[in-house]
Amino acid sequence: MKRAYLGLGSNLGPRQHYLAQAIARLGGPSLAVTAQSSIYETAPVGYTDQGWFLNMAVEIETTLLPLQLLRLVARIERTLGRQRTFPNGPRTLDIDILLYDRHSVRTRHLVIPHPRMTERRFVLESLAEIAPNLVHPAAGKSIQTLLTAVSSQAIRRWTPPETHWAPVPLSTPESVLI
Ligand code: GSY
Repeated sequence: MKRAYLGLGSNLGPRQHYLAQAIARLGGPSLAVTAQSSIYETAPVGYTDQGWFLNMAVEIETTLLPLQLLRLVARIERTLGRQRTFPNGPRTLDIDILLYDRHSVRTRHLVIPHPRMTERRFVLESLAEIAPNLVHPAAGKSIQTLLTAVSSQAIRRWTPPETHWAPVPLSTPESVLI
């Protein structure tokens, strides 16, 4: 059984729905979600002329090997109707494998640790919430320490919009209820 960390993001359509659906689909015989961060609303990094993202991180325990895990997350992205507009542009759902145990993987389709995770506050902030003392195997620093170097990127904790309750007409006359 290996412990791994995933970063989830969405900035197109019903963003929270995509994150929730992704987490629901991550369970199974070969994989369990063991921790999940809050959701953060984050300014786009890279191509900046696009909407803010919802981002979060999850910890998983899995018997899948890295490339099997990549296939699984790609399948979840496809099942949820992944739309990508153009490179670094808006997307309905993105699932990045950030860390896989202390392993280093370098193939054409997969690089672990994720090569840009140490520069991205939207990754480090959510990861620090669930694994602050985890040491990045290549940087040799904890996630909490790495986070202090990227604090200028805009980010805020996201809370779901308030539900507005409308009075529901009673089918039973109120006098009967007393
Ligand atoms: O791989 C992540 C996709 N992505 C994001 C993201 O998830 N959040 C923010 N804030 N900016 C991003 N730029 C890219 S590309």
